[in-house]
Amino acid sequence: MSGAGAPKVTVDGTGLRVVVIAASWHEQVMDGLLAGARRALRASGADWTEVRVPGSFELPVAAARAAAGGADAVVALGVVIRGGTPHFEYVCSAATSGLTDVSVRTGVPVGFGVLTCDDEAQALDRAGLEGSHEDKGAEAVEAAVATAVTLRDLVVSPVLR
Ligand code: DLZ
Repeated sequence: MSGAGAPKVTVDGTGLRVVVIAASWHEQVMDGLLAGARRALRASGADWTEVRVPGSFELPVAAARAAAGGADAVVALGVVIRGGTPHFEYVCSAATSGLTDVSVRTGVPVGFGVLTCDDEAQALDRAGLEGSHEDKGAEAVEAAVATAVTLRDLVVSPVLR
């Protein structure tokens, strides 16, 4: 998937409570994703807390707890790098479907900042580090905060009632 065509999202998240959940595998890439997420959160004006989990497989259960605990938005950060076994597909699929399920079931937007890459070089290029071409931690925050604001302001048309 190419990063071309990504929108420039700027949104005022003042008053929102965001929970950032970060996996712990691949430390250098995770440091970049977290730094990008913090930059975007500061720029949005939202309040946030950070929680660590061991791997990306554990992101959905922590996201579910954050959503149930009153978060206005959740941001999930992780890095999964393809190895020689089908484990990659299982962890990616569990994280993706689990986070989607949390978001749709609870109505709390979940920013998807989970990199699924063939190798570490691809991940570093998306980690928002010096020399990276993309900043997926920041993008995940911007998407989650923008969606939380949209949902907060969403008025159902009387025609649809
Ligand atoms: C086991 C595993 C492997 C092989 N690779 C990664 C990875 O690249 N990124 C990641 O976030 N987690 C990985 N894990 C750990 C699983 O996500 C999970 O933490 C363990 O299977 C324990 O439930």
